[in-house]
Formats: sequence, structure tokens, C-alpha cells
Amino acid sequence: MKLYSYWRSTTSYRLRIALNLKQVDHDIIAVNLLKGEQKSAAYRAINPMAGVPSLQLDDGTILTQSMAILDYLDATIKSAPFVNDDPLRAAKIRAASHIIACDIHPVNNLRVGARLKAMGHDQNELENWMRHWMQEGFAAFQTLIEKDNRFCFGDAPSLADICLIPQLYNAHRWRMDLGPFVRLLDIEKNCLALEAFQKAMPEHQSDAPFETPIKKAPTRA
Ligand SMILES: N[C@@H](CCC(=O)N[C@@H](CS)C(=O)NCC(=O)O)C(=O)O
Repeated sequence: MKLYSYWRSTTSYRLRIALNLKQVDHDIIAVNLLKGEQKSAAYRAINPMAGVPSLQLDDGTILTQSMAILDYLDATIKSAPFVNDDPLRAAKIRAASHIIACDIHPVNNLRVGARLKAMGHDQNELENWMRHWMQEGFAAFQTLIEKDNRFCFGDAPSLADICLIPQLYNAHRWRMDLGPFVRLLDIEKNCLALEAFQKAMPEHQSDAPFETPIKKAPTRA
């Protein structure tokens, strides 16, 4: 498979984690969002919404929309399930995941920030905007997940963790006060102790403008 990805894109980060959890061999094709490569005619032919990620399957089929691709991977590869077989539990996992995928990410996307700036807002206002939506979304997310398991739902990463960890990366990037979200930070520590998550981290991507060696997974006390 081929994953069209940008190192700092949180939706690409979701898929990098997922492909690692499912142990799918894949090549990464970097699309530089800062250079606007996603808007080129060649890339729009792959993804008409001009965003990453896109996933090309071995038979050449191209899939778009990270949540749809995650569903496809989960339906076709049974190991490391992303949602539970129980429909009620699956709905709860999806509800938490959609807070990030539908309520936080779209309003904080690069193109939304660019539009806000074009309307006269400065960088400081843009960062406050992004922190606002993360604050609201994380507060709701934290009430929907389980209280004391290693991950959002149970003892293995689910779709909710796959969505949460990239969004937390953005929260750190934009210097959000995560004091009220200790449960989320605890889950982040548990996820980033796993190789599938570590290998997916933005700073470990070949298109990142700097290189950091993959740290050894910390052992859990
Ligand atoms: N809903 C889409 C969103 C894809 C998306 O817009 N990704 C961002 C990066 S996280 C992007 O490519 N933005 C480009 C832009 O806004 O110009 C998905 O989940 O795949």
C-alpha cells in the first residue's frame, strides 16, 4: 500500500498509527502541505478534497477520508481491532473518536486557519481559536472515555486512541494548557510506549525537516 502523508498532519498520523497496529507494509509518499502540493492538479486527481491522507491499495484503488480508511482497514484486517464487536461499545468508541475527527479537526484545519488569516485575524487569534476548540472537545472527550484503563477504552488501543494521540500532538504544538486533561496525558504516555505509535510520530517521518532517533519505549511502572 502507499500512504500519501504529511509529517505534521494529524489525519495522516491517525493512518500511520493504524497501519502500524495492523502491521501493514506500506510506503509513504510525502505531500508537502506548506508548499501547497495538496492543491496540485495531480494530487487533486487522487484526493478531490485536496487533503492528506489518501491510501492507495495494492490493486491501485485509492481511498480517501481518514475515518473511512480506518473503517476499511478494520473491516479487512481482523488483528488489533479498532472498535468492539458489541455495537453499543462500538458506538461509544466512535462517539469519542468523532469528537476529534468531526468537531475539533475540521475547524482547526490548515485551510480554515488560512481563511481566518485572509479575513484579518493574526497568528495569536488563530492559536486562541485552535486552543478553544481543543479545550471544548477534549473536555467532552474526557467524559466519554473510560476512567481508569490503560487506553481510552480497555487494555488495547482503539479508534479513540488513534484519533486522540495526533490531536494531543497538535495541542502540545500550540502550547495548550493540558492541566485539566491528566487522564488524556496518561493515555498518551501509554500509547507512545508502543512501537506502532512511536514509529508514527511526526518527528520520526522521513519528510520531517529534522531527524530524531526513535526512543526506546519507556517501561510502565
Ligand atoms: N476529513 C479529512 C480531512 C483531511 C485533511 O484536510 N487533512 C489536512 C491535514 S491534517 C490537510 O490535508 N489539509 C490541507 C489544507 O487544509 O489545505 C480526513 O479525515 O481525511
